[in-house]
Amino acid sequence: MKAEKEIKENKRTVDEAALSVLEQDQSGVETAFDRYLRMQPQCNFGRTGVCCRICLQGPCRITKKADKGICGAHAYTIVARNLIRSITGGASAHSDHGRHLVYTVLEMLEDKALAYAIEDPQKLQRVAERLGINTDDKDEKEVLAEVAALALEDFIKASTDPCKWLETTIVKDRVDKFSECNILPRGVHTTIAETMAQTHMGMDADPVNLIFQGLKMALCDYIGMHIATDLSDILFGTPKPVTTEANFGVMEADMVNIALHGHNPLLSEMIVRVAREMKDDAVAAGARGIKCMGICCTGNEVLMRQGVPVLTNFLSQELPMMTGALDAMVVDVQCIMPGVKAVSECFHTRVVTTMPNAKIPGAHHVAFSEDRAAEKAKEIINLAIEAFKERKGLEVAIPQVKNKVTAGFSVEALEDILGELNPDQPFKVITDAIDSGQLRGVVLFAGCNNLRVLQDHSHNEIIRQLAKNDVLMVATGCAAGSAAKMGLMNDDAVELYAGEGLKSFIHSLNKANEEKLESNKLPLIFHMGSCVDNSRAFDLATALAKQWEIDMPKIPFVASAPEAMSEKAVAIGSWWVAMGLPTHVGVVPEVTGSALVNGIALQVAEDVYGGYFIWEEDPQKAAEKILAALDERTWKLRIHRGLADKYETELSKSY
Ligand code: NFS
Ligand code: SF4
Repeated sequence: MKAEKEIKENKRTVDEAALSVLEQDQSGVETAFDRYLRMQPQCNFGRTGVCCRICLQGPCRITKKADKGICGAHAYTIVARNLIRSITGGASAHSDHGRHLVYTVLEMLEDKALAYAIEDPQKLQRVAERLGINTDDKDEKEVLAEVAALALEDFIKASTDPCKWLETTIVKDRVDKFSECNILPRGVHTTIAETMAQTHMGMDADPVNLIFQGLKMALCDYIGMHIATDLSDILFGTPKPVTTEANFGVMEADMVNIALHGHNPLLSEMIVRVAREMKDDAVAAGARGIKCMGICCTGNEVLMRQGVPVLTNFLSQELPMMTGALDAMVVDVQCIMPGVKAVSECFHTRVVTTMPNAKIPGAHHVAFSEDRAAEKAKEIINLAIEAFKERKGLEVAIPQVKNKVTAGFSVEALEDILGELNPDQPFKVITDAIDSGQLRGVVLFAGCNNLRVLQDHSHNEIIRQLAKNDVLMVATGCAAGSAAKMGLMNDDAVELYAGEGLKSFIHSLNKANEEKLESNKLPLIFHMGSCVDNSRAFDLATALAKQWEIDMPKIPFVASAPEAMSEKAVAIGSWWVAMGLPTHVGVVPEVTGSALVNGIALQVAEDVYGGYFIWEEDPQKAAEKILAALDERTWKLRIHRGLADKYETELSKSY
């Protein structure tokens, strides 16, 4: 009974809309918020990473009585192995997404996936040039074919040359560093196979060797996501500033409400496009029209490019159905709680799965295929219209909570905006502001929600603290979703929360871009897209490093994942560190069972790569630690620059 009471009092979110649905629900519907409480207490062996199930003699758990596994594996081996398998899971997910796009491009080039086209030829040109492809006298399709061929090679190739999407997107010093440490991957798929083999029972027991392989795997995560971002931009356009709204209030009772949930824009872009064409069908069914809205990263994709409103982020994905107003939830891959199906059974919502590798028993399944994309999108939207007919006229309870969001900040869009102040060296606008002390540095907010902490609370707190302290902020994934829902991703938030330095910085950009931005005035925190678009955030970091002419470990750019949850987040954090940047994580990952492995993450990583992890669950302390990490770097940068000027030498490379 006590558990029941706790569940009723369950308030594990600070999102007003989510909270009101949880509080008003009388239906007894079970959500992740309830299941989390029922799951307590959770196993401490798992939580600290010392449980091994790699062979059938297991599970082996490290205790005082048994300080090694049956095979003799130490805690450090078990923890390191589990960690790097988790990185492999994340890298596999991102590269699966990237490869799906490559295959679609190949089909398109064979005139099969007819609904897709080259939407952004300039991006194609930029990517091709970066890859060293000679584009003279070639038509767009020929160039794209060469880009796709190189992308496929990055997955598996015969040569030992570095992967193109790594070598051509990062600073040379980093390539040299990875080469020195022998972690330049030979190919994404090759590395996945290598890592699974290396972590098989009776293979590598050396934690340092294992962790280095884990970092190599993490670099593959970066490659997979960068390919995904580039190809998505080519097919669907590079994002530009766009303004819309976020949170449950974006649902409208008299519209056919469709949530797009998952990750890959191949499906969601098509649904948004076809929904626009099918307005009359919705009107014939008695609705005012069709409203598409996003959950998780596919939501970020269509927000960035099409201005589709944000419905919610990861943790509250089940709740929109409980308003009675959601007609369909269309999902593709990743971060889809199987629980959505059970919730939908209590309402009229159609949950539609679409991909061969992400089905849910009992859900509607419409097998999506690229060569019949528009037709499939129509079939799915018809399911939503049917559902609308069932609930037409019935009462719905949509919390009237929504906030204005300005998103769409690709690196290209930022470059364009900064270019109004300095056309020759756009990124110098940021480096100058940091050098002069107007800004204290740059922070990327990334990652998920995680029930181990209060939903959106840490995001909210840390963002406000950093804003007050003049930190330029960008965001991706569900962290961006959080900022959007909470009203932190718009121009009003600049006036409310930014310190004087940040405020004047944003004002001067607004002023210089008055005509270009129109009503899209710059927000407090810049949305750079989905989780695969952490590639964009890193491209920004690289652009700053190039502007300063220094290697990554010297730039004041920190990442923060206050509510990391998925294996993908583990992979991203790991490459961010390998790239030389500090990374705050607000939920301690499963590594504390080995002081050695934990020490590598917190300390040794810095000695070798210049980046390191900061574990801190308390948002106030996290903000202080992030600021300290930025200050250390800006301080060093100023000292080094001063010395270089004084003695007329080059800027010191060491960190
Ligand atoms: Ni990223 Fe985006 Fe969200 Fe986390 Fe999941 S949707 S890919 S993994 S939960 S941020
Ligand atoms: Fe136990 Fe070793 Fe098997 Fe792991 S690999 S389950 S530690 S015997």
